[in-house]
Amino acid sequence: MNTAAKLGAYALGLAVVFGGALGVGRAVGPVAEPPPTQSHAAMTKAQEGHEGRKSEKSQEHGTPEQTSGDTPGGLQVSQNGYTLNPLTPIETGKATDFRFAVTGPDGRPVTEYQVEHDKKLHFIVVSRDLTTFLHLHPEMTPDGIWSVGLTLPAAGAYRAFADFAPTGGEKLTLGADLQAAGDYRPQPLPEASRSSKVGDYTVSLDGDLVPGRASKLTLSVSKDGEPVTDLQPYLGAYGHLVALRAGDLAYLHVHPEQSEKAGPQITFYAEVPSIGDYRLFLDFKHGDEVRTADFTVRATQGDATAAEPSAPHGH
Ligand SMILES: [Cu+2]
Repeated sequence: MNTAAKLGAYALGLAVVFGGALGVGRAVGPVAEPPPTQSHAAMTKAQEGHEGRKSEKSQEHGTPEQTSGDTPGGLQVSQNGYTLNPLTPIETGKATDFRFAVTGPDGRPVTEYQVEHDKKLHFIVVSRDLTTFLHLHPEMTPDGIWSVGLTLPAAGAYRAFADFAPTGGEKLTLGADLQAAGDYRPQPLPEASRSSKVGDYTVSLDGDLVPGRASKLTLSVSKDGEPVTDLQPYLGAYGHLVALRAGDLAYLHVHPEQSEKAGPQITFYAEVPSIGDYRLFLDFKHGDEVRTADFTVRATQGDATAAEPSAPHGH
């Protein structure tokens, strides 16, 4: 993007922030303070003059480790002084240039991020019924406004997660609700299954989720019944796994095991905080295309009964 385009994008971002009809300006707070006609330099200068606006949040920020504790990620829109601010309304079923900002303890958009899994920020959108899953990689303007093409396919409640680590800070997953207007037909949680079909591919899952410890999960990819041994690297590994708890969409930490082998097996360690049902979404790349396999897994206390079919969920 050239400078003019960047400035244009920035102005557009501010225009969105200032769109009173959107009703987001107040939620965004300091992002919206400078008038949209000011240059970036002027904006920065203006904000520097506003020391009084720094909230108590920034004074408490010295010990971020204390506040994340054992609470799973993704349940809060604001944590450790960092806040996820959606800036664009959603139109159901329509492609949207969705914009958001992550503001830091000083109230300004965060612009410096650590690269994790090849990206500065991972943006995950799931429907509240856990049937739709999108894993996106937005682009950031120098001013810290993120944008990404987003289509919410059907009416309903969605949760958007920003998974990132600000430079000099700890890793965070913030979650915000997105609403797509219309006639909402929630789907029941898919039955527990150890196998997922996606196109010509079948992915099978071995391993159990055991609360309170790192659970080893091995996913095996086959195509037309043959093991796939030439998986392509995706986000610095041969697969990327997201795990969400049914009921509250807690977003869990999952670490890939570094492997030199391009399949058919991909191994992860997942830490689940409690018993219950979880949805796992595995992104893998083969034939230059990223596909997503999904599973429902029940975490039980301490033994291997998670492989049994799950009981009906009462709907
Ligand atoms: Cu990502």
